[in-house]
Amino acid sequence: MNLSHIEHIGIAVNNIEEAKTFFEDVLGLKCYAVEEVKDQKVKTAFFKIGQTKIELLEATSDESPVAKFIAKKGQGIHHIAFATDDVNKSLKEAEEKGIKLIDKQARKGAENLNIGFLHPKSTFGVLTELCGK
Ligand code: CMX
Repeated sequence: MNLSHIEHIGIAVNNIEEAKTFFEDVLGLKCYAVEEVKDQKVKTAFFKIGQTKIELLEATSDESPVAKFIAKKGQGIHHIAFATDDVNKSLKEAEEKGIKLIDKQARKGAENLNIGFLHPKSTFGVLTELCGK
Protein backbone atom coordinates (compact mmCIF):
# COMPACT_ATOMS: atom_id res chain seq x y z
CA MET A 1 0.00 0.00 0.00
CA ASN A 2 1.49 3.30 -1.01
CA LEU A 3 0.93 5.39 2.14
CA SER A 4 2.79 8.69 2.49
CA HIS A 5 2.00 10.03 5.97
CA ILE A 6 -0.59 10.27 8.74
CA GLU A 7 -3.17 12.54 7.13
CA HIS A 8 -5.09 13.17 10.34
CA ILE A 9 -5.97 11.89 13.79
CA GLY A 10 -9.68 12.04 14.61
CA ILE A 11 -10.62 12.91 18.19
CA ALA A 12 -14.21 12.48 19.40
CA VAL A 13 -15.35 15.33 21.65
CA ASN A 14 -18.66 16.32 23.25
CA ASN A 15 -18.33 19.92 22.16
CA ILE A 16 -15.99 21.36 19.53
CA GLU A 17 -16.11 24.92 20.88
CA GLU A 18 -14.99 23.74 24.34
CA ALA A 19 -12.30 21.41 22.98
CA LYS A 20 -10.95 24.04 20.56
CA THR A 21 -9.68 26.16 23.45
CA PHE A 22 -7.17 23.45 24.45
CA PHE A 23 -5.76 23.15 20.92
CA GLU A 24 -5.66 26.93 20.39
CA ASP A 25 -4.92 28.46 23.79
CA VAL A 26 -2.68 25.72 25.23
CA LEU A 27 -1.07 24.02 22.21
CA GLY A 28 -1.07 27.20 20.11
CA LEU A 29 -2.50 25.55 16.98
CA LYS A 30 -4.90 27.41 14.72
CA CYS A 31 -8.31 26.07 13.77
CA TYR A 32 -8.39 26.68 10.01
CA ALA A 33 -11.73 25.09 9.14
CA VAL A 34 -15.00 23.97 10.70
CA GLU A 35 -17.18 21.80 8.49
CA GLU A 36 -20.25 19.63 8.87
CA VAL A 37 -20.09 16.25 7.13
CA LYS A 38 -23.80 15.39 6.87
CA ASP A 39 -23.19 11.91 5.47
CA GLN A 40 -21.16 10.99 8.60
CA LYS A 41 -23.44 12.91 11.00
CA VAL A 42 -20.52 14.90 12.41
CA LYS A 43 -19.23 18.44 12.74
CA THR A 44 -15.47 18.66 12.30
CA ALA A 45 -12.80 21.23 13.22
CA PHE A 46 -9.31 21.06 11.72
CA PHE A 47 -5.86 22.03 12.99
CA LYS A 48 -2.60 21.39 11.19
CA ILE A 49 0.79 20.44 12.58
CA GLY A 50 3.45 19.59 10.00
CA GLN A 51 1.83 17.42 7.34
CA THR A 52 -0.67 16.04 9.82
CA LYS A 53 -4.05 17.35 10.84
CA ILE A 54 -6.00 16.98 14.04
CA GLU A 55 -9.70 16.53 13.32
CA LEU A 56 -12.09 17.18 16.20
CA LEU A 57 -15.36 15.33 15.74
CA GLU A 58 -18.65 16.30 17.36
CA ALA A 59 -21.79 14.21 16.75
CA THR A 60 -24.71 16.02 15.12
CA SER A 61 -27.18 13.21 15.90
CA ASP A 62 -27.59 10.42 18.47
CA GLU A 63 -27.25 8.03 15.52
CA SER A 64 -23.79 9.37 14.68
CA PRO A 65 -20.93 6.83 14.98
CA VAL A 66 -19.21 9.48 17.11
CA ALA A 67 -22.17 9.68 19.55
CA LYS A 68 -22.12 5.88 19.88
CA PHE A 69 -18.34 5.89 20.37
CA ILE A 70 -18.49 8.51 23.16
CA ALA A 71 -21.40 6.71 24.87
CA LYS A 72 -19.34 3.53 24.96
CA LYS A 73 -15.74 4.70 25.43
CA GLY A 74 -15.89 8.40 26.35
CA GLN A 75 -14.11 11.23 24.55
CA GLY A 76 -10.74 10.43 22.97
CA ILE A 77 -8.92 9.21 19.88
CA HIS A 78 -11.54 7.91 17.46
CA HIS A 79 -9.53 7.04 14.34
CA ILE A 80 -6.22 7.38 12.50
CA ALA A 81 -6.25 8.34 8.82
CA PHE A 82 -3.39 7.43 6.48
CA ALA A 83 -2.81 9.32 3.23
CA THR A 84 -2.80 7.18 0.11
CA ASP A 85 -2.60 8.12 -3.56
CA ASP A 86 -5.55 5.84 -4.44
CA VAL A 87 -8.17 5.04 -1.79
CA ASN A 88 -10.07 2.45 -3.84
CA LYS A 89 -6.88 0.60 -4.71
CA SER A 90 -5.77 0.61 -1.05
CA LEU A 91 -9.20 -0.63 0.14
CA LYS A 92 -9.07 -3.48 -2.41
CA GLU A 93 -5.54 -4.38 -1.34
CA ALA A 94 -6.57 -4.47 2.35
CA GLU A 95 -9.59 -6.67 1.54
CA GLU A 96 -7.42 -9.08 -0.46
CA LYS A 97 -5.19 -9.38 2.62
CA GLY A 98 -8.18 -10.42 4.74
CA ILE A 99 -9.05 -7.11 6.38
CA LYS A 100 -12.75 -6.45 7.00
CA LEU A 101 -13.84 -3.23 5.30
CA ILE A 102 -16.49 -0.76 6.44
CA ASP A 103 -16.43 0.89 3.00
CA LYS A 104 -16.00 -1.21 -0.13
CA GLN A 105 -15.76 1.97 -2.19
CA ALA A 106 -14.33 5.37 -1.34
CA ARG A 107 -16.84 8.04 -0.36
CA LYS A 108 -16.52 11.79 0.16
CA GLY A 109 -15.43 13.03 3.58
CA ALA A 110 -14.41 16.37 5.06
CA GLU A 111 -12.35 18.69 2.83
CA ASN A 112 -13.82 16.86 -0.19
CA LEU A 113 -11.27 14.06 0.23
CA ASN A 114 -11.98 10.47 -0.75
CA ILE A 115 -12.19 8.31 2.36
CA GLY A 116 -12.71 4.66 3.25
CA PHE A 117 -12.67 2.91 6.62
CA LEU A 118 -11.24 -0.44 7.71
CA HIS A 119 -13.14 -2.16 10.52
CA PRO A 120 -11.53 -1.82 13.99
CA LYS A 121 -12.13 -5.54 14.63
CA SER A 122 -9.59 -6.24 11.86
CA THR A 123 -7.11 -3.53 12.87
CA PHE A 124 -6.34 -4.25 16.53
CA GLY A 125 -9.09 -1.97 17.83
CA VAL A 126 -7.99 1.17 15.98
CA LEU A 127 -10.56 2.48 13.48
CA THR A 128 -8.38 3.08 10.41
CA GLU A 129 -9.19 5.48 7.58
CA LEU A 130 -7.56 5.63 4.17
CA CYS A 131 -7.76 9.07 2.73
CA GLY A 132 -6.72 10.75 -0.51
CA LYS A 133 -7.49 13.34 -3.20
N1 CMX B 1 -12.55 2.76 17.36
C1 CMX B 1 -12.42 1.50 17.87
N2 CMX B 1 -13.47 0.66 18.05
C2 CMX B 1 -14.69 1.13 17.71
C3 CMX B 1 -14.89 2.44 17.19
C4 CMX B 1 -13.75 3.26 17.02
N3 CMX B 1 -13.86 4.49 16.54
N4 CMX B 1 -16.21 2.62 16.95
C5 CMX B 1 -16.83 1.48 17.31
N5 CMX B 1 -15.92 0.58 17.76
C6 CMX B 1 -16.16 -0.77 18.25
C7 CMX B 1 -17.17 -0.77 19.39
O1 CMX B 1 -16.55 -0.52 20.63
C8 CMX B 1 -17.74 -2.18 19.30
O2 CMX B 1 -16.86 -3.10 19.91
P1 CMX B 1 -17.40 -4.33 20.79
O3 CMX B 1 -18.21 -5.18 19.83
O4 CMX B 1 -16.15 -4.99 21.29
O5 CMX B 1 -18.25 -3.74 21.86
C9 CMX B 1 -17.74 -2.46 17.81
O6 CMX B 1 -16.78 -1.55 17.23
C10 CMX B 1 -19.10 -2.21 17.20
O7 CMX B 1 -19.49 -0.91 17.54
P2 CMX B 1 -20.99 -0.39 17.70
O8 CMX B 1 -21.02 0.75 18.63
O9 CMX B 1 -21.91 -1.53 17.92
O10 CMX B 1 -21.29 0.32 16.33
P3 CMX B 1 -21.50 -0.22 14.90
O11 CMX B 1 -21.20 -1.67 14.74
O12 CMX B 1 -22.86 0.24 14.52
O13 CMX B 1 -20.39 0.64 14.13
C11 CMX B 1 -18.31 1.12 13.15
C12 CMX B 1 -19.02 0.55 14.38
C13 CMX B 1 -16.82 1.21 13.46
C14 CMX B 1 -18.57 0.15 12.00
C15 CMX B 1 -18.93 2.52 12.83
O14 CMX B 1 -18.71 3.37 13.91
C16 CMX B 1 -18.40 3.11 11.54
O15 CMX B 1 -18.86 2.79 10.46
N6 CMX B 1 -17.38 4.02 11.63
C17 CMX B 1 -16.81 4.62 10.45
C18 CMX B 1 -17.45 5.92 10.14
C19 CMX B 1 -17.16 6.97 11.18
O16 CMX B 1 -16.71 6.67 12.28
N7 CMX B 1 -17.46 8.24 10.83
C20 CMX B 1 -17.26 9.39 11.70
C21 CMX B 1 -16.03 10.23 11.36
C22 CMX B 1 -15.96 10.58 9.90
C23 CMX B 1 -14.95 11.63 9.47
O17 CMX B 1 -13.76 11.61 9.87
O18 CMX B 1 -15.33 12.47 8.62
